[in-house]
Amino acid sequence: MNAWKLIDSTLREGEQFARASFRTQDKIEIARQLDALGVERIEVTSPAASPQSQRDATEIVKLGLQARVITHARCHVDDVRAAIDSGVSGVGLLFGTSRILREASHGKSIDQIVEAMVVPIQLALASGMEVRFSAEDAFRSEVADLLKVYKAADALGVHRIGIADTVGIATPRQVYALVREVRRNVSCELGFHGHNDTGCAIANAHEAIAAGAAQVDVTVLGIGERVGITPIGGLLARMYTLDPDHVASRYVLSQLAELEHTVARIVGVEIPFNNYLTGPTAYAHKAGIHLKAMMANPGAYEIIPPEALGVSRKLIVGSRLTGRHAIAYRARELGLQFGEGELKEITHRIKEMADRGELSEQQIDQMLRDWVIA
Ligand code: HCA
Ligand code: CU
Repeated sequence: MNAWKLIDSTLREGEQFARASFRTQDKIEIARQLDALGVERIEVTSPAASPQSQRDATEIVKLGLQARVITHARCHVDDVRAAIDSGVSGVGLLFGTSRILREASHGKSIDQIVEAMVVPIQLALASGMEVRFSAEDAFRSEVADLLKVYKAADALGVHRIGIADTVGIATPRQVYALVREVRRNVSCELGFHGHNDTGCAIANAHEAIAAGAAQVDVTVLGIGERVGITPIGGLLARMYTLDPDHVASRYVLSQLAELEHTVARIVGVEIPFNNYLTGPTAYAHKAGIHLKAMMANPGAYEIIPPEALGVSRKLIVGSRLTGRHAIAYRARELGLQFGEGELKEITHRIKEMADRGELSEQQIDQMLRDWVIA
């Protein structure tokens, strides 16, 4: 797998999430925590979007973070000037290239796009900023059109080409194929930005990396337009299993849970129960067969150790699916010893009780202690 980096767009794409409206102090808090996690780039809303957006971009630049602060802009000179004035070190310019967006959005033909992008890109490059040029809706665009636009951007000297699955329509195979095709046709770095409308955003980001993309866009909890984009936690999980040393040495994974809680609080959503790595049930184990193996070796059913994230595992012993190994384990933890026959009896009793409703840890412990006395 080639080297890859993260562009966290929580403060840009994430601001397009229906429930997000960040205040300056929210942005600063999120930016600092993203920096502590170690993301390489932080993308903020275009300074041309509003006066507050302009001031906030500058505030975030002034924090002096390790991460590069970049922004996003329409392919217009005014927007590029606003980006330059804000002090950010990079800008992502974009143009919709699919027929549907060309007709419904900006009304330009492919040739007109190629012409219209020249001056804004040159202006951005002349300022010394890192410049990305993205085709919006790349996966509903004709490949020939895309390559024409991308080659023109590459020839102008942009640092990166962005391949955006704006509507979340791409399959992992299509992402791999298109990234490979673009890779063969341009000399600059490639980036991928994928929406999650069909649940493929993590797989698609992974395929983009596998096909040679050097940068992928993510947001905290995946927030963004509609159902959002590739979530940072899910992509880190995906990549960890393939290259644990790289992920664990490059990113401070123990920061992830706190960052997600911060963003969830600020935008007013719950952390999903099944959130990658940090969700309330991400490390919960329940079936007796699983519990038995987990007690021998937690790796039996965990592909990423919870210690790597600073979260804890939960073994659910008090369900009807429990087993005697799990109960014996808990008993030993409490300093209690039971014979095989007794354990079978206790397990049977617990299953009977759990049939009427799951038992809490305290209830299990109480029941084991009472058994000894009885
Ligand atoms: C949008 C733009 C974008 C841009 C991605 C990029 C998309 O909000 O429509 O600049 O690479 O999804 O196409 O987020
Ligand atoms: Cu997007």
